[in-house]
Formats: sequence, C-alpha cells, structure tokens
Amino acid sequence: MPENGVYQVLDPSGRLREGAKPVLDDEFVLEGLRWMLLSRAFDSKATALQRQGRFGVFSPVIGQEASVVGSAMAFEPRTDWLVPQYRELPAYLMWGFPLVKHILNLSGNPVAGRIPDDLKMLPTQVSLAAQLPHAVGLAWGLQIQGKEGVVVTYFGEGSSSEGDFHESCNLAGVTGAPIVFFLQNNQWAISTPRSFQSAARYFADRAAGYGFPGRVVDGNDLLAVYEVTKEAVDRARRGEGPTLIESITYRMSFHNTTDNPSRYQDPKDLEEARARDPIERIEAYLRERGMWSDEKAKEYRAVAAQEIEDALVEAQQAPRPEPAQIFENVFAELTPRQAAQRRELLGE
Ligand SMILES: Cc1ncc(C[n+]2csc(CCOP(=O)(O)OP(=O)(O)O)c2C)c(N)n1
Repeated sequence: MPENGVYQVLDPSGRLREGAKPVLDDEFVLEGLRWMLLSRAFDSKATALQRQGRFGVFSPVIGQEASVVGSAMAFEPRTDWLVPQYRELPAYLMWGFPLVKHILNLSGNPVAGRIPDDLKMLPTQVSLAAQLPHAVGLAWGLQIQGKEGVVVTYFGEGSSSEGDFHESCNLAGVTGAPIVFFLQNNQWAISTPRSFQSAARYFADRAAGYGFPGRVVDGNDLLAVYEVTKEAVDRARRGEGPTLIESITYRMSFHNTTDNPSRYQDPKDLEEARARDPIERIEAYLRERGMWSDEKAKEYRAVAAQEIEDALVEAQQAPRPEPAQIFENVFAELTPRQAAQRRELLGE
C-alpha cells in the first residue's frame, strides 16, 4: 500500500489501510511489540541512570522502535549477520547479545562490549558509515565462500552523506552481495535536519545509481517495515543482490545524552511525531483484533521493567574490570605504542 510512494500497512491510528493484508500472525506481532516495549522502558531507565552518573553517553531508540524491531524480525540471527550503528538496541538483543553486557558496557566496563563468539554480529560503530564497508565485505565473503546468510547493516540518513556509503553501495551492486542496507531516516543528524542532508526526494532513490532496488517504508509501522525488509532478505537469499531500504521515522528524543534538541527542534514537529508513535500504533492494531487490552499493556510493561531490573542486579554483581583490560579486544596484537602505554599503566 504505497502512501505517496511510502509503503504502509497501518495508518497512524493503527487501522489497516484499505486493501492491506497483514502477513504476520498475531503472536509474531505481539513478540515484536514486546521488544519495542522493552526498548522504550530501557531508554527511560538508562536516561535516569545516565543522569545519576551511573551510565555513560548513549543514544536512545525512542520513536524508532518499529523501524528497528520490524526490520530485525525479518532476519534469522542464526545465519544472518547484524552490522549495527549505535541506535539499534532491540536488534542487538534479538541477535542474542545479553542485556547485562549492554548495561556493563554503558557503565564503562571495557570487556563487556566484546561480542560473544557464537553471535553473528559486529560491535556498534560510532564513526559514521565506517560499518558499511565491513558489512559489504562480510556479505561478499559469504557469497564467495558459498555460505548461507544475509547481512543487514543499519545507519542514519546523516551517515549516508559519507563517502563510505557510496563506496559500499557501489561495491555491493557490482558484486551482488547478499546485503540489506537499512537507512533509518529519523529526520536529524544531531542538529542537522534532513533537508540539509540531501536534495533527493528519497534517500532510497539513490539505489538506482548503484543498480539495485530502493524501497521507502513508513518506519513507524511495524507491519510495513517487516514486509519490506522480508522481501529484501528473500531477494538477497535467492542470490539477487542488495536492497536499500529507507525507513522514514522520527527521533522522538535527544540524539544522545549530551544533546538538548529543544535548542534546534520545533516543538510542533515533536508533537506531530508523538501522534505517530510506533508503539501506540501497533497497540491500537492489536486492540482492534482483540489481542491487546489495558491489562495486557500493564503486564507487558511490568515484564519489561522486571527484565531490566534483573539485568541491572546481575550487572552489579559482575566482577569489576581491571584497568589494563582496556587494551583487550582492540587489536589481536598491541601496537608498539599501545604496548608502551600498557606498561606505563601497570608501572612495569
Ligand atoms: C565520521 C564521523 N563524523 C562525525 C561524527 C559525529 N556524529 C556523531 S552522530 C552524528 C549524526 C549522525 O546522524 P545519522 O547518521 O542520521 O544517525 P542518527 O544519530 O540520527 O541515528 C554525527 C555527525 C561521527 N561520529 N563520525
């Protein structure tokens, strides 16, 4: 159901758009909503802990939960690779990264960020778009080795102005690598608005220049995001190459905990975005189908809060890291300069 070229299944009030037939069964949608609620609850708790000085800087997902969860649901974490940016917490969890490790990492534990060897995901990437060449290399490597698996890489519309984006899409197009480029257009790159990022009508239109399809989806519509991503995953699995998905959403909170959007954001925009809240939309849809109620909403929120509480307690009991562990998991072998720094730290 394209709405001005933007694929939608649900309208902002959660009603099925005319002619739309959802492909996800209710249990699967409920599971998606569970992840979305966990993500929202974690962002709120983590913000409080950051303000108390217990967590370091982080970027919340608030407003983008359908975009992250709906897309992640279309992959198979046992065979597919996740190459994230830094605003996709529910996807890390869906791939199996433990919440307790995420908490430890936010608390400054340098060892906790190590990705367990059995998970097919790369660490978060703060240097914008630097994950994209790695993602393409990974996908091309799978293709060359004849291994199963599709790669998904997440990035923002701001990151798509980096040269790495162009080079990665170009190489992926030429090689036909099994990859889904998932661009989250949340309208902001810190304080830079979308209009300053590109004169193109849609970021997804750029895909034509690389020789593969681009799709535009309402990123606040869980069902639409899932469908569009699933199609792209299926294409890649069939060996038909990459897809660029532009998921149109809105960053409903600060860029990260050091940012104050009231200095540059029109409050009306935020108000409008709140009326399109992805969680309320999918709750309304499920309610209409008799699958959601005030009691269920309370129950799911309580379960999410408990899961976070349990992970926080477990994190508190974890052994404190040793200062020299900051040198671990950076390079296989320390550079001479790092080795010297390590000796200095240890007083050797
Ligand atoms: C190469 C590089 N340049 C600049 C920055 C500083 N920076 C961090 S986040 C950010 C905005 C990113 O916007 P976008 O890609 O749209 O993702 P979002 O944070 O909105 O999810 C910038 C400019 C950086 N981290 N890396």
